[in-house]
Amino acid sequence: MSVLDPAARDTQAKPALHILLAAPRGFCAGVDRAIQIVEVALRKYGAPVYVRHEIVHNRFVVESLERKGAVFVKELDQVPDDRPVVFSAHGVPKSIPAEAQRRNLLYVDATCPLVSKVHREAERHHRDGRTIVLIGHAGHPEVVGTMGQLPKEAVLLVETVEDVATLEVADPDNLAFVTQTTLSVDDTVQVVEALRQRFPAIAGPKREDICYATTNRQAAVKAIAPRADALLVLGAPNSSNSVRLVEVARAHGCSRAMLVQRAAQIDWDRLDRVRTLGITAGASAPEVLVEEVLDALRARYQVTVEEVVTATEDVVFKLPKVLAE
Ligand code: 2E7
Ligand code: F3S
Repeated sequence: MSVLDPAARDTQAKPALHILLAAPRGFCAGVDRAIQIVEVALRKYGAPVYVRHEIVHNRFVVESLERKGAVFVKELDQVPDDRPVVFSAHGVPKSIPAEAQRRNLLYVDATCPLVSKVHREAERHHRDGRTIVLIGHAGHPEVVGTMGQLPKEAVLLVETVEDVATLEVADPDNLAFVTQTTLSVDDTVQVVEALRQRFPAIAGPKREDICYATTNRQAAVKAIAPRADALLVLGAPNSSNSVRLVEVARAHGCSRAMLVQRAAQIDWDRLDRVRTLGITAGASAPEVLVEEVLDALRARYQVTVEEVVTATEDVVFKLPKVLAE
């Protein structure tokens, strides 16, 4: 091959970059279902279909649905009486469907079935006379939704091991815990251990309520982080499960772990001298955004891709009956 060959010149100019692509990554079954619910509702009822809160925490997904006629609002009072409304995958307090019913709104609940399961567990413990300790992040919509399944005084929120130490409970023998589904598996083990130590009679799941998708994405990051000089997590800053992936990468030997929403956001200076780059995507980040990042990397580097598969997933959730087409 001549040195004037453009392909050869191109190869010489670009530094080599080995990519470790985590699998599983990206969309989970709950996100797939939630997005489908909005799409099917748009076909069935026509536009506009209102959606309370981002259906999942991803601007690209939200903007794609907006182009098809979805209108995203913060609160139910922004929904006109004569249009359908979808509740986001993160779940809603009981007061929201109650208000929708009072107004005779047509509503479709896109709460992930694994979140609904936690809601039912919390209700069951409450019926059995227990106070609920919810492990989760204050203010996150899933936490607001889970707390809103029960009267205010029935649920206590803890975020950390330190919170467990200062927790004030009326009856230590009548407690149960439930958790947010997108927490760090390792951090949550510590909090549950602290709870069980302080309140030996506490009821709860065998481990926690972290979902299969969160668990699998964190395990995949643990497998690639020690081998990676840097790691990109495709995801939004308000995406709990995505932010957890950055923390997991940092805790497992990759200090240069970064959250990016799109290829355009990549800070190329921070990839200086990186030879092995890990890539993953949060449960709300579509695969096209991973492709976009790979294309941007191929434009700058001579890229080789190694997919590191730590689990396979075949979970699919059915759509709600009201949307049967
Ligand atoms: C619903 C639930 O939209 P996300 O980024 O949400 P999180 O909770 O991680 O901020 O990801 C999908 C999703 C995850 N959990 C949706 Cl309860
Ligand atoms: Fe559900 Fe877990 Fe996805 S709770 S929405 S399957 S990240």
